[in-house]
Amino acid sequence: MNSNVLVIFLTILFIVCFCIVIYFVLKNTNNFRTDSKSKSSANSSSNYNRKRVDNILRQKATQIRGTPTTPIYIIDNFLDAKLCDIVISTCRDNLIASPLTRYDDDDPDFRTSKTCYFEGTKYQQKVEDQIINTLEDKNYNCESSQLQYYNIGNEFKAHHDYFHPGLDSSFLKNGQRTWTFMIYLNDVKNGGTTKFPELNEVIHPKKGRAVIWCNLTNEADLDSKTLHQGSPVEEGEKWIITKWFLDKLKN
Ligand SMILES: O=C(O)CCC(=O)C(=O)O
Repeated sequence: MNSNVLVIFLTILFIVCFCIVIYFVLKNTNNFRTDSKSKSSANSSSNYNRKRVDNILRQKATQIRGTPTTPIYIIDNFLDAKLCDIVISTCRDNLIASPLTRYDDDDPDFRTSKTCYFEGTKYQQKVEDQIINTLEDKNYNCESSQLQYYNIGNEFKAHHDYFHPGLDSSFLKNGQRTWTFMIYLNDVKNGGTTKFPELNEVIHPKKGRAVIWCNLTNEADLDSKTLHQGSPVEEGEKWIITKWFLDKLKN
Protein backbone atom coordinates (compact mmCIF):
# COMPACT_ATOMS: atom_id res chain seq x y z
CA MET A 1 0.00 0.00 0.00
CA ASN A 2 2.79 2.34 0.99
CA SER A 3 4.61 1.64 -2.22
CA ASN A 4 1.44 2.47 -4.20
CA VAL A 5 1.23 5.86 -2.51
CA LEU A 6 4.88 6.45 -3.31
CA VAL A 7 4.30 5.60 -7.00
CA ILE A 8 1.31 7.98 -7.15
CA PHE A 9 3.32 10.71 -5.43
CA LEU A 10 6.26 10.28 -7.81
CA THR A 11 3.95 10.28 -10.84
CA ILE A 12 2.30 13.53 -9.70
CA LEU A 13 5.73 15.05 -9.00
CA PHE A 14 6.91 14.02 -12.48
CA ILE A 15 3.82 15.58 -14.12
CA VAL A 16 4.23 18.82 -12.16
CA CYS A 17 7.95 19.06 -13.09
CA PHE A 18 7.13 18.28 -16.71
CA CYS A 19 4.50 21.06 -16.78
CA ILE A 20 6.96 23.54 -15.23
CA VAL A 21 9.60 22.70 -17.87
CA ILE A 22 7.05 23.05 -20.69
CA TYR A 23 5.87 26.39 -19.24
CA PHE A 24 9.41 27.84 -19.28
CA VAL A 25 10.15 26.50 -22.78
CA LEU A 26 6.98 28.14 -24.14
CA LYS A 27 7.68 31.36 -22.27
CA ASN A 28 11.18 31.60 -23.82
CA THR A 29 9.84 30.89 -27.31
CA ASN A 30 7.33 33.67 -26.84
CA ASN A 31 10.02 36.11 -25.68
CA PHE A 32 11.98 35.31 -28.81
CA ARG A 33 8.95 36.00 -30.98
CA THR A 34 8.36 39.30 -29.21
CA ASP A 35 11.98 40.33 -29.83
CA SER A 36 11.91 39.62 -33.53
CA LYS A 37 8.54 41.31 -33.91
CA SER A 38 9.74 44.53 -32.33
CA LYS A 39 12.85 44.41 -34.53
CA SER A 40 10.80 44.21 -37.72
CA SER A 41 8.35 46.88 -36.63
CA ALA A 42 11.31 49.18 -35.87
CA ASN A 43 12.52 48.50 -39.39
CA SER A 44 9.19 49.12 -41.03
CA SER A 45 9.09 52.52 -39.35
CA SER A 46 12.09 53.50 -41.51
CA ASN A 47 9.69 53.68 -44.50
CA TYR A 48 11.67 51.05 -46.31
CA ASN A 49 10.44 50.05 -49.76
CA ARG A 50 12.63 47.10 -50.75
CA LYS A 51 10.01 44.51 -51.77
CA ARG A 52 7.96 46.88 -53.89
CA VAL A 53 10.98 48.04 -55.89
CA ASP A 54 12.30 44.45 -56.20
CA ASN A 55 9.00 43.48 -57.83
CA ILE A 56 9.21 46.37 -60.28
CA LEU A 57 12.84 45.67 -61.21
CA ARG A 58 12.21 41.95 -61.70
CA GLN A 59 9.84 42.94 -64.54
CA LYS A 60 12.20 45.50 -66.10
CA ALA A 61 15.60 43.79 -65.82
CA THR A 62 17.45 42.40 -68.83
CA GLN A 63 19.48 40.20 -66.44
CA ILE A 64 19.37 39.52 -62.72
CA ARG A 65 22.72 38.64 -61.16
CA GLY A 66 23.87 38.19 -57.55
CA THR A 67 21.74 36.04 -55.24
CA PRO A 68 18.01 35.93 -54.42
CA THR A 69 18.68 37.91 -51.22
CA THR A 70 21.17 40.35 -52.81
CA PRO A 71 20.06 40.69 -56.45
CA ILE A 72 21.84 42.94 -58.94
CA TYR A 73 19.50 44.13 -61.68
CA ILE A 74 20.88 45.02 -65.10
CA ILE A 75 18.85 46.98 -67.64
CA ASP A 76 20.57 47.19 -71.03
CA ASN A 77 19.94 50.20 -73.29
CA PHE A 78 18.48 52.06 -70.32
CA LEU A 79 19.84 55.43 -71.41
CA ASP A 80 19.70 56.55 -75.01
CA ALA A 81 23.17 56.57 -76.65
CA LYS A 82 22.82 60.25 -77.71
CA LEU A 83 21.95 61.30 -74.15
CA CYS A 84 25.01 59.38 -72.88
CA ASP A 85 27.23 61.38 -75.28
CA ILE A 86 25.61 64.72 -74.36
CA VAL A 87 26.07 64.11 -70.61
CA ILE A 88 29.75 63.26 -71.17
CA SER A 89 30.36 66.40 -73.22
CA THR A 90 28.47 68.54 -70.66
CA CYS A 91 30.74 67.28 -67.88
CA ARG A 92 34.11 66.82 -69.59
CA ASP A 93 35.37 70.29 -68.59
CA ASN A 94 33.75 70.37 -65.16
CA LEU A 95 35.44 67.53 -63.32
CA ILE A 96 36.77 67.66 -59.77
CA ALA A 97 38.51 64.99 -57.65
CA SER A 98 35.89 62.47 -56.48
CA PRO A 99 35.10 62.84 -52.77
CA LEU A 100 34.82 60.09 -50.15
CA THR A 101 32.38 59.79 -47.26
CA ARG A 102 35.37 58.83 -45.06
CA TYR A 103 39.00 59.42 -46.01
CA ASP A 104 41.64 56.78 -45.34
CA ASP A 105 45.00 58.50 -44.66
CA ASP A 106 46.76 55.19 -45.29
CA ASP A 107 45.40 54.93 -48.81
CA PRO A 108 45.20 58.22 -50.74
CA ASP A 109 44.53 56.18 -53.91
CA PHE A 110 41.32 54.57 -52.60
CA ARG A 111 39.22 56.53 -55.10
CA THR A 112 41.08 58.10 -58.00
CA SER A 113 38.17 58.98 -60.29
CA LYS A 114 36.82 62.47 -61.01
CA THR A 115 33.26 63.69 -60.40
CA CYS A 116 30.93 66.21 -62.03
CA TYR A 117 27.81 67.57 -60.34
CA PHE A 118 25.70 68.55 -63.31
CA GLU A 119 22.67 69.74 -61.38
CA GLY A 120 20.49 72.32 -63.05
CA THR A 121 21.19 71.15 -66.61
CA LYS A 122 18.21 69.93 -68.63
CA TYR A 123 20.08 66.70 -69.32
CA GLN A 124 20.37 65.89 -65.65
CA GLN A 125 16.64 66.43 -65.22
CA LYS A 126 16.01 63.97 -68.08
CA VAL A 127 18.24 61.34 -66.45
CA GLU A 128 16.72 61.96 -63.02
CA ASP A 129 13.16 61.62 -64.34
CA GLN A 130 14.02 58.40 -66.16
CA ILE A 131 15.62 56.84 -63.06
CA ILE A 132 12.82 57.90 -60.72
CA ASN A 133 10.15 56.68 -63.16
CA THR A 134 11.91 53.33 -63.44
CA LEU A 135 11.89 52.73 -59.68
CA GLU A 136 8.42 54.35 -59.42
CA ASP A 137 9.84 55.90 -56.29
CA LYS A 138 8.71 59.55 -56.29
CA ASN A 139 7.94 59.67 -52.56
CA TYR A 140 11.41 59.01 -51.23
CA ASN A 141 14.35 61.33 -50.79
CA CYS A 142 17.39 60.72 -52.94
CA GLU A 143 20.73 62.29 -53.70
CA SER A 144 21.09 64.11 -57.03
CA SER A 145 22.63 62.02 -59.76
CA GLN A 146 26.31 62.74 -60.42
CA LEU A 147 28.86 61.71 -63.00
CA GLN A 148 32.12 59.82 -62.35
CA TYR A 149 35.03 59.70 -64.79
CA TYR A 150 37.91 57.19 -64.78
CA ASN A 151 41.02 57.61 -66.88
CA ILE A 152 43.54 54.78 -67.39
CA GLY A 153 44.57 53.36 -64.00
CA ASN A 154 41.78 55.13 -62.10
CA GLU A 155 39.65 53.04 -59.77
CA PHE A 156 37.34 53.03 -56.75
CA LYS A 157 38.49 50.30 -54.35
CA ALA A 158 36.09 47.92 -52.58
CA HIS A 159 33.53 49.75 -50.45
CA HIS A 160 29.88 49.79 -49.40
CA ASP A 161 27.51 52.58 -50.44
CA TYR A 162 25.49 52.52 -47.19
CA PHE A 163 26.43 54.93 -44.43
CA HIS A 164 28.09 53.32 -41.44
CA PRO A 165 25.93 54.11 -38.36
CA GLY A 166 28.99 54.60 -36.11
CA LEU A 167 31.14 56.55 -38.56
CA ASP A 168 28.88 58.48 -40.94
CA SER A 169 26.33 60.02 -38.57
CA SER A 170 26.41 63.43 -40.30
CA PHE A 171 25.37 61.79 -43.59
CA LEU A 172 22.80 59.55 -41.88
CA LYS A 173 20.84 62.58 -40.70
CA ASN A 174 19.28 62.77 -44.17
CA GLY A 175 18.53 59.03 -44.31
CA GLN A 176 20.28 55.74 -44.99
CA ARG A 177 21.14 54.87 -48.57
CA THR A 178 18.88 52.16 -49.98
CA TRP A 179 19.13 51.74 -53.77
CA THR A 180 22.19 52.48 -55.88
CA PHE A 181 21.36 53.27 -59.50
CA MET A 182 24.44 53.33 -61.74
CA ILE A 183 24.56 53.87 -65.53
CA TYR A 184 27.57 53.29 -67.81
CA LEU A 185 27.78 56.08 -70.39
CA ASN A 186 30.34 54.42 -72.68
CA ASP A 187 31.94 51.10 -73.61
CA VAL A 188 35.34 50.66 -71.96
CA LYS A 189 38.03 49.08 -74.15
CA ASN A 190 39.59 47.12 -71.29
CA GLY A 191 39.12 46.99 -67.50
CA GLY A 192 36.80 49.27 -65.55
CA THR A 193 34.47 46.45 -64.56
CA THR A 194 32.27 46.72 -61.49
CA LYS A 195 33.13 43.81 -59.21
CA PHE A 196 31.10 42.40 -56.31
CA PRO A 197 33.65 40.14 -54.59
CA GLU A 198 31.20 38.72 -52.00
CA LEU A 199 28.80 37.72 -54.78
CA ASN A 200 31.43 36.57 -57.27
CA GLU A 201 30.02 38.93 -59.88
CA VAL A 202 31.82 41.05 -62.47
CA ILE A 203 29.70 43.49 -64.49
CA HIS A 204 31.14 44.83 -67.72
CA PRO A 205 30.59 48.46 -68.73
CA LYS A 206 28.30 48.85 -71.73
CA LYS A 207 27.02 52.16 -73.08
CA GLY A 208 23.53 52.92 -71.71
CA ARG A 209 23.51 49.90 -69.33
CA ALA A 210 22.00 50.47 -65.87
CA VAL A 211 23.08 48.43 -62.83
CA ILE A 212 20.86 48.62 -59.75
CA TRP A 213 21.13 47.04 -56.32
CA CYS A 214 19.83 47.61 -52.80
CA ASN A 215 22.36 48.25 -50.05
CA LEU A 216 20.03 47.01 -47.30
CA THR A 217 18.54 43.55 -46.77
CA ASN A 218 14.82 42.80 -46.80
CA GLU A 219 14.93 43.32 -43.03
CA ALA A 220 16.54 46.77 -43.51
CA ASP A 221 19.91 45.66 -42.11
CA LEU A 222 23.13 46.76 -43.82
CA ASP A 223 23.86 44.20 -46.55
CA SER A 224 27.62 43.57 -46.38
CA LYS A 225 27.36 41.42 -49.52
CA THR A 226 26.92 44.59 -51.59
CA LEU A 227 30.66 45.29 -51.26
CA HIS A 228 31.76 46.48 -54.71
CA GLN A 229 34.58 48.20 -56.54
CA GLY A 230 35.19 50.03 -59.80
CA SER A 231 38.28 48.16 -61.00
CA PRO A 232 41.09 50.08 -62.76
CA VAL A 233 40.53 51.14 -66.36
CA GLU A 234 43.22 49.44 -68.45
CA GLU A 235 42.49 50.91 -71.87
CA GLY A 236 40.22 53.79 -72.90
CA GLU A 237 38.17 55.75 -70.35
CA LYS A 238 35.05 55.14 -68.28
CA TRP A 239 32.11 57.46 -67.63
CA ILE A 240 29.23 56.56 -65.31
CA ILE A 241 26.29 58.21 -63.59
CA THR A 242 25.48 57.25 -60.00
CA LYS A 243 22.41 58.02 -57.95
CA TRP A 244 21.51 56.91 -54.43
CA PHE A 245 18.06 56.66 -52.90
CA LEU A 246 17.43 57.25 -49.19
CA ASP A 247 15.04 55.57 -46.76
CA LYS A 248 13.36 58.82 -45.68
CA LEU A 249 10.06 59.94 -47.13
CA LYS A 250 9.87 63.42 -48.65
CA ASN A 251 8.21 65.99 -46.37
O1 LIG B 1 32.80 52.57 -61.09
C1 LIG B 1 32.15 51.60 -60.74
O2 LIG B 1 32.02 50.63 -61.49
C2 LIG B 1 31.54 51.56 -59.38
C3 LIG B 1 31.23 52.93 -58.87
C4 LIG B 1 30.96 52.92 -57.42
O3 LIG B 1 31.26 52.01 -56.74
C5 LIG B 1 30.30 54.05 -56.78
O4 LIG B 1 30.21 55.14 -57.39
O5 LIG B 1 29.87 53.89 -55.62
